[in-house]
Amino acid sequence: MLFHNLGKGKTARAGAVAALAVSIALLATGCASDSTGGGSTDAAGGDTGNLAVTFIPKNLGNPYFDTSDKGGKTAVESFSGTFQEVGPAEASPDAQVSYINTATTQGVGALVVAANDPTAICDALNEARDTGIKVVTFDSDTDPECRDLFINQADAEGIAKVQIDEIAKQIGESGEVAILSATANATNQNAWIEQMKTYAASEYPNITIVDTVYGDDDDQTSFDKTAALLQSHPNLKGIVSPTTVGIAAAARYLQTSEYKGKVALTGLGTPNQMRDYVEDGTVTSFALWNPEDLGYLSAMAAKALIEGTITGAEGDSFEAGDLGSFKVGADQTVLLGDPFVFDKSNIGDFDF
Ligand code: RAM
Repeated sequence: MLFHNLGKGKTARAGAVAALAVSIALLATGCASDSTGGGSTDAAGGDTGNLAVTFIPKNLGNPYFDTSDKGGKTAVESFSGTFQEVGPAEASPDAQVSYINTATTQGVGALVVAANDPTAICDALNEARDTGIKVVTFDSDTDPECRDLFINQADAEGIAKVQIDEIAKQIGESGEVAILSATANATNQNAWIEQMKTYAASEYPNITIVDTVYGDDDDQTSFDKTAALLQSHPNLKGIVSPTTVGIAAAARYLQTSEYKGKVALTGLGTPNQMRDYVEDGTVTSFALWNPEDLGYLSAMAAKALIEGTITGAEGDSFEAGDLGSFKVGADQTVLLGDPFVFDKSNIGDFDF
């Protein structure tokens, strides 16, 4: 399922599935007629025919979110909805609030949000939900009470394990390692870092995590923080950067520095941003999932919520077009799959 080809043939098939799903949803949920005449409403007052879906990434200009939102757009177009992507330039905790409020005023059917902070956008999201808008978080969650569903790229333990295993391999399972993260409040990175520390302590007793710094998912800040890390930890053997922005900036710094080949770097990156560094030996390996699939799945989940085929309860299942069928797990969470390791042998096979 991961790295599914989102190519030809999907639109027609997904369109037919969408039409069928609407009829089934109407039959199954016994939706009441909307007072405005056109559609119908669900128990929460949402318009089951309102397939306007707004994606709000952590920030704009991040190739990771360009790819995930492209997957979202493909899905929304496949079910003849209206796709919109809006968001802040900087990934600060409450920068998304004004975009959420605008979408609420516009009366969209669903918001699909990657949260910069677990609580800072909660009031705005709950105000949106009070008007009947469905809220799906993806990539980085809010507190569960602020959304209907979280689409998780992979579980936190697995994401932590793959990064620690890769750095351990590259530094001979011994020495000082630092973490270059995204923003200090990011729900996803913070969960992964906690797991990385626990896993490293139990599996690799000779590895010490000496520092965690934050590049704010900003290229220049991440570049500068890499330089500072190397200065302040002269014995550093490796850097783990669980952010696509951070790992690419750190690799660019290492590439032309005296540390190339001496300090290892791994983490989460996109193949297109990391290709040069893997090919010239600055980086041996890194991991990720397919962001396009993540966006696609999130949009399909939004559609299922809007149409009332699911409410987000554990055990609910829905069709996600070409990705197949998915089930809602504990904490209203849907899991995309497992992380995947990219290295010299396979990076040429990927283009995102
Ligand atoms: C950055 C963002 C995003 C994260 C990826 C791995 O693009 O921080 O939230 O999932 O890295």
